[in-house]
Amino acid sequence: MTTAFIGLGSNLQDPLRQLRKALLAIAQLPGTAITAVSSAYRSAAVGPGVQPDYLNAVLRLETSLEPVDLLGTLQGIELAQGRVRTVHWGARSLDLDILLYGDRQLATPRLTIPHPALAQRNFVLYPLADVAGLNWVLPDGTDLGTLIARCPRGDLVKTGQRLIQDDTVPGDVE
Ligand code: A4P
Ligand code: MG
Repeated sequence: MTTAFIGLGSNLQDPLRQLRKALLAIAQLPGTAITAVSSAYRSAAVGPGVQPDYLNAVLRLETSLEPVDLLGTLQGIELAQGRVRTVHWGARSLDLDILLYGDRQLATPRLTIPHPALAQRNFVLYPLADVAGLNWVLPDGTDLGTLIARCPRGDLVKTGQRLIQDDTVPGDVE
């Protein structure tokens, strides 16, 4: 089993419902258990044109799926939830990114791990810290606390909405 972190984002079609539905689908993946769920965070969209605000969160998993298989199943969940790929960085009902997969580093046309934009994005780093902790060390030796110190919180706000209604999975401690 490998510890992996998945970034969830949505800015269309009831984002909170999209994230909750995605969590339930990920919980059903073979060889995979969700071990922690971040808070939900709202922020203005980074990308072209005028778009609704995003809701983002991060899940911590233990999984025996290899990275490409994990990506394939996550893309299946995106499609099942009505994701239509049109504009790069355009609005979407659901975006699932593999942020980290153990200490694996990958750079293939289909998959880059760690996620290439991770270090620049407050809406990834802050929820990731909820479930990984500030002392988590990335494959290049940088710890999460260092990345967060370089990435201002900006307009990112914790919404207080919970992605899971029961307490079977540890969430962020407020
Ligand atoms: N791909 C490569 N590496 C990965 C990885 N680690 N995880 C490939 C997931 N996919 C990965 O992604 C395009 C291709 O990236 C995939 O087919 C996969 O093979 P996509 O999700 O189809 O395209 P995209 O989302 O338009 O592009 P990209 O670069 O993935 O966008 P991001 O980085 O996902 O950013 N603003 C706020 N506030 N919050 C957000 O969540 N998200 C985006 C999208 C823009 N602005 C945002 C947010
Ligand atoms: Mg993506």
